[in-house]
Amino acid sequence: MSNGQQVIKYILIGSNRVGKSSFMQRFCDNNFNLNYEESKGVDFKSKMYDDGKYKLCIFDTPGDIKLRFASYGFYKFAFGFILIFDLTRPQTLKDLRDDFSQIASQSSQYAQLILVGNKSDSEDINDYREIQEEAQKMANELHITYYEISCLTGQNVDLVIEDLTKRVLVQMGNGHLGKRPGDQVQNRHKDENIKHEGGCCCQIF
Ligand SMILES: Nc1nc2c(ncn2[C@@H]2O[C@H](COP(=O)(O)OP(=O)(O)O)[C@@H](O)[C@H]2O)c(=O)[nH]1
Ligand SMILES: [Mg+2]
Repeated sequence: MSNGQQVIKYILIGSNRVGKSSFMQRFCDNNFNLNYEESKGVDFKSKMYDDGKYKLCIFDTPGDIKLRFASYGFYKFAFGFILIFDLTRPQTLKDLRDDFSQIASQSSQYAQLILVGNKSDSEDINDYREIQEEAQKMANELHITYYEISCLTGQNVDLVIEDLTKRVLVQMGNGHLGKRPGDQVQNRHKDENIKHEGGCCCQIF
């Protein structure tokens, strides 16, 4: 039951083992599990925000490319996308490029995106300076914000949601998101040069 509060839906996107399920668990339950369990379908957890005024629903999606289709139907209802990669696996950052185009065709032009490098706690993190620079470059190019987080320690996890939600609330205030279920998809491609307040990357899709 939503008890009348506005529901805000976020979708976690990223390859296998980058930490999507861990992000959901850390943010919603303040918990962390070192054991890996592959997500086969779409799952979600929620948490109240702003003294219960909003209910944030975080949707976890499968990383396996063959199972991704299960989550595409949810994209049009999303107010925001959290794009996660593993700071110690450069390929997982590259993989996110394909996800951008999928988001572009399936989501609202006003949905907000954020880029997140996970596992900043890793002992050999200094060996991965290049991927950190690459991620910042990609975020600049896409006009989105980039954060480095650790679901293990909890570092910056709340900050990611805080930043994303601030941007989403701006769009909601402008009447662009959260009007009616399904209203979000107003053809992202109608105006390809549209500039997004709050830093969405959609104009380059
Ligand atoms: N060291 C470290 N390990 C993490 C972190 N986040 C997730 N993991 C581990 O990485 C593996 C994959 O995480 P999971 O959340 O299941 O990834 P998903 O496939 O994207 O859902 C699990 O063994 C987690 O315990 C983190 O911030 N630091
Ligand atoms: Mg998972």
